[in-house]
Amino acid sequence: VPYGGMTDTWVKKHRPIYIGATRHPFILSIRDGTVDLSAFKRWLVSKPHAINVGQDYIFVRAFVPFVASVLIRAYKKGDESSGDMEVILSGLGSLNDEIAWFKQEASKRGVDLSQVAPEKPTQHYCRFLEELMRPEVDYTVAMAAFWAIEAVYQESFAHCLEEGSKTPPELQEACQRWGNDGFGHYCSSLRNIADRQLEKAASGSVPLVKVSEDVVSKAEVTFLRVLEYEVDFWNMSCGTA
Ligand code: HMH
Repeated sequence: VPYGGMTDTWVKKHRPIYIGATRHPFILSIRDGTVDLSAFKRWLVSKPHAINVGQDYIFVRAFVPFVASVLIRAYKKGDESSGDMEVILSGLGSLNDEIAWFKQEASKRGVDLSQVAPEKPTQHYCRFLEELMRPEVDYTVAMAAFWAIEAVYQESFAHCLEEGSKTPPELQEACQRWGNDGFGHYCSSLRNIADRQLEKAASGSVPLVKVSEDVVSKAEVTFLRVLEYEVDFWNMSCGTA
């Protein structure tokens, strides 16, 4: 099905960067089954490598207030019939599940999450989220970031579950978290909201055309920054950072 929204234009225009984030060597090694399982287990269990199980937990904790700030913006827009709030609220629900899952994984493996310190890529990514929470950031820009952040995980892990993938059974549950169809549907909903907002801004239906153009280019730059942060995050996860 041809897509044709603004986000689709970006994905095509910045294809190599997009592929770099959604087909990272770490993801490809899971998919083709060559991921070093003993390294993966070490990564989960023992101290120096256990850091990583906590990095995504730290990220997700910072992601929650960001999503909450997007929810507030959706509410203030006052467009009840758009259904934006329901989509964003369901996102907060899945983050609630994610946090519970991280805690459960950590306790199963004897990792104390309160002792995990954020590494550089995590710190930078969390700081970026804080910048996006500032009141002067447009709903459209925040929504584009929100979509991109979720879409990278969804596309990456769905790739590990596609037919012909040799993802080791021990990693399938983790891949299912973000690669399942429900999460895919949720990402499409986020994408639709972002595209609708971008279209409104691009068509100048918002007063002050100059400001609107500014919003579209800011959103594109923000999309690219998300991809870069995601690549840094993957690099950290497979120890190539
Ligand atoms: C780094 N990006 C990162 N972590 C996540 N959990 C997601 C995206 C998706 O929720």
